[in-house]
Amino acid sequence: MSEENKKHVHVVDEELEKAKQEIKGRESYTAEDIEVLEGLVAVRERPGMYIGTTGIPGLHHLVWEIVDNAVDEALAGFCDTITVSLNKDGSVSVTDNGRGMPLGTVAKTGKSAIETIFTVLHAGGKFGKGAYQVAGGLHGVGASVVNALSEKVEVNVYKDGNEYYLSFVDGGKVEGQLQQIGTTNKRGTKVTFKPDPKIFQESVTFDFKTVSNRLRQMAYLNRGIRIIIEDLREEPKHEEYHYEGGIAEYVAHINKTKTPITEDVIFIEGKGDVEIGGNKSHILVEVAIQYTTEYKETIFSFANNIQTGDGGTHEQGFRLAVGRIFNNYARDYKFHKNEEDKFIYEDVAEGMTAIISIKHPAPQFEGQTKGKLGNTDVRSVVSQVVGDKLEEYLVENPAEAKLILEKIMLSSKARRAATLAREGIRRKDGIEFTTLPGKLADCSSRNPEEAELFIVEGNSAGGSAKNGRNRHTQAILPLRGKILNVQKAQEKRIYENAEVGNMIQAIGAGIAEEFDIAKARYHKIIIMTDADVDGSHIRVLLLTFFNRFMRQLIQNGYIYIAQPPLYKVEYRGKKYYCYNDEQLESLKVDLELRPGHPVQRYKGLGEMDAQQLWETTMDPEHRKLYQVHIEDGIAADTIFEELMGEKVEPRKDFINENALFVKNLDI
Ligand code: 2B7
Repeated sequence: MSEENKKHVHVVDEELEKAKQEIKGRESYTAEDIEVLEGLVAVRERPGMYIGTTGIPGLHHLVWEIVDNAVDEALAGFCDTITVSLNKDGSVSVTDNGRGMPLGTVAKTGKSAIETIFTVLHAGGKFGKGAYQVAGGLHGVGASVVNALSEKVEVNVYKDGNEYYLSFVDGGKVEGQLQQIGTTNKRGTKVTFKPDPKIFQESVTFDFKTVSNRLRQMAYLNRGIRIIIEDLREEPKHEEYHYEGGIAEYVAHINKTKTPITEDVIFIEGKGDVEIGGNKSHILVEVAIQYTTEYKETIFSFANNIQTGDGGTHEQGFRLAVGRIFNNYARDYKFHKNEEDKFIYEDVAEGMTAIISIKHPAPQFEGQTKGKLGNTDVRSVVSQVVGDKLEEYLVENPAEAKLILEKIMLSSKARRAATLAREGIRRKDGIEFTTLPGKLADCSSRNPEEAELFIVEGNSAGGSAKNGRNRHTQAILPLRGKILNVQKAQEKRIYENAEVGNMIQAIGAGIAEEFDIAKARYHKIIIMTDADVDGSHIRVLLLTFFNRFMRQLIQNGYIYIAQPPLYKVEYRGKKYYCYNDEQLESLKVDLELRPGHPVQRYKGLGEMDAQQLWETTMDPEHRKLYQVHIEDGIAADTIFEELMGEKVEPRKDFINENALFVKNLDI
């Protein structure tokens, strides 16, 4: 018996199963049939339990589930190409060139393996998945969940020279039997599904960029796999992702907008043993590191191809190891003169871009958003692997080691200076940051949940905002001119910047590692700038500041952007405000305005008096706010970098409207 078959003996032994079936007779399957149906009905009743939402993210989740199965087949070593097609009819096809799903009958269900995979909720585990399920939350129930939420699913299997076919309709009802429909010289599986609009009421239209970005990430995280995406709808598109260098290429990609200090990306790979329920298995570890001239740390971590935005044990193990190894190296190679010179982790972190990717047979995702890896066995495995291999790299590459160590030494010095500067501010202002800045017109409420801070561009608009506001809940902090570009600046200089200092004091929750969201004095911090290039520059500077030093404010949805109107139209004694060109055009139509009817275009907030500013931009009853989100850590990082980083070239493509950070919020 070949290795390949042996693994699946417990699942599909066709002869044996046939015999058992005949003995058992038909009745015993009706009960199981019901169970099966119930399973899929449960998914349709509570789709959120399985895919999170029935909005756009949930819709795309269907694609990830099917792609995950194909990636598993690739990780098992049987497939190297995966193609995803967004079809004209609104369906999606995923094709792999693996072994093809099994064709036999499953004992427990009495059905073909394919039907079982697509109709039994917990079929995943029984099919001898590859060692590492990539399906984060669903653990291999993906195919059946996709079926339950689709109006049509078609499965083609190419195996042993033949093509086989089975289809389902209306949330998983099988149509006919698995049958051979032709011959082929291909190998693999094709799954085509059309999401059910009764479930996905918001939209059933897949977004090319969303799918394409995730597939690119999958290709980076699983080196060697070729992933192709083709959009066959209105505007045909085609991308191919294939990275022999895997996450090392990913780091190089992230650092394109930065200035690396070594040419090398350090790539580390290793494994550790684990025992799960008495079975021996492995944790696979991959890490890629490259230092740049930046001041911040950029770490992205993944467990089983799922981004762990809140870190976890793999990040802990990584940090332990790099701190330890660089200190040892600095001691052994005489970079340190005495004990006080020792680096703390922050020194080692400055300017480091790293990706940590682990694969675990039973990953535990913890926390509210399941973004944190919890497996304790991972910490020591990552620490061991990274420690050994990083030490080896430094010893074998002394020139690179020297460049990196010099950078770390500099960070360490700057950190000591920053600590002194920070203590200086504290002494000056009394204890911690408790005094409020003089420029702040605070609100009277001390309840952060209702309190709002408007950060307003310019003193004159600040004046109107002060006069127009609701004094109970709305505080105003005017900003004079531009704030420091914090992406480029050294930490020490940031603390010395007056505008930044005012914001830190007004918000009252500290900064960086000492930031404590529970102390935030406002739960809405609203950036109010002019609708021109300067305004959007200030907005990006502020977002950059919050992203680097008070990221939790963004993560908790506390940061908003005010939307002042662009136009005012007066007609028959009434005032109408328009926030964009479309609104203006449709207003002209609605009011049947004559051509040439006067339209006031606001060039800045300063042109509005207090009453107008309140009515149009500040009054919670009528205003429109945009809530700021970081949709995708890596994309956001790259964009901040493009806008604010050291390189001038990317900044030329200045993005005026910050589309990626900002999601419409109707309040
Ligand atoms: C847990 C289930 C889903 N499966 C197999 C074998 C190959 C295989 C699959 C797949 C998505 C779209 C194209 C194993 C695993 C079932 O058991 S799923 N390939 N590809 C896939 O779903 N692609 C398999 C052992 C021997 N022969 C085949």
